[in-house]
Formats: sequence, C-alpha cells, structure tokens
Amino acid sequence: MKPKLPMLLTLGSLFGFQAFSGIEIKDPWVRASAGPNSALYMTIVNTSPHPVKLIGSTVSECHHAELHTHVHDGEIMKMQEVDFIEIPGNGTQELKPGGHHVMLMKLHHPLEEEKTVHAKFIFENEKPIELKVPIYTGAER
Ligand SMILES: [Cu+2]
Repeated sequence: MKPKLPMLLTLGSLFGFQAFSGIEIKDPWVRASAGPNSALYMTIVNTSPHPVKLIGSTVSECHHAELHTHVHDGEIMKMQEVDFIEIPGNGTQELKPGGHHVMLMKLHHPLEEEKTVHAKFIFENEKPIELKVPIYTGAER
C-alpha cells in the first residue's frame, strides 16, 4: 500500500481537499432517553499538528443538535451552548457526562438502548464525519 501514498497526496492537493482527515472519533454513544432531550458523547482524536474545531452536528431522531458545555453557576453546574469545541493539535477532546457534549434537542421519540442514531459532525477546515452511534443507558459508563 505504501507506494500509493504519494499519488493520493498529489491527487488530494490537486483537487483542493485533504486526502487524509486528521480527525478520528472514538467510542461515540448517545444516552437512552424518554425525552425531551438527550446527549451524545465521544472522544475526538486530532492527529494533525493544528487545532481543529467541531463547529456543528446534525443527529437523526431529534429536531436539532447543539454543542454544549457545562459551566459553574455558583455551586450549580449549568449547561451552556457554545459555538465550537476545540480539539488541540496532536491531542484529544473528550465529550463526556458533566463536560462537553452534543445536545439532542426535542427528540422525535424515546431513544431506546441498543438502537442507533445517525450523526454527522462538522469541523472547520476538515471533512465532515458521519457515523451510526449506539444508544446506551449510560449506567455502565
Ligand atoms: Cu446540554
């Protein structure tokens, strides 16, 4: 496979896109929910030397998805919508309960364990990534 690498890189630059995305998504999951909302968690790995921003997401089974984080409001942790979630160059960003997450707003129906949703993640200056994401209760996480 190695001899093909220079050719692919050349074609990639010729057509003005990156032949190899530096972004990888690991262990994505959505919390099972009887509604009205739910959340999606995952680890985003950035193998490029540059920081990359997750700037949006669309998820099936809900009206729309928002990027959220948790902030301290006095002693209470509150969710807040953010414009982007940054993944450092050669680093990872974890979306997990109590931290950053993709919020699924206004579910069309309850999300049942062992089923999946279809999610698309949109990055700045990177190709979007589309995935089937499993639904878990979150109890074992
Ligand atoms: Cu949220």
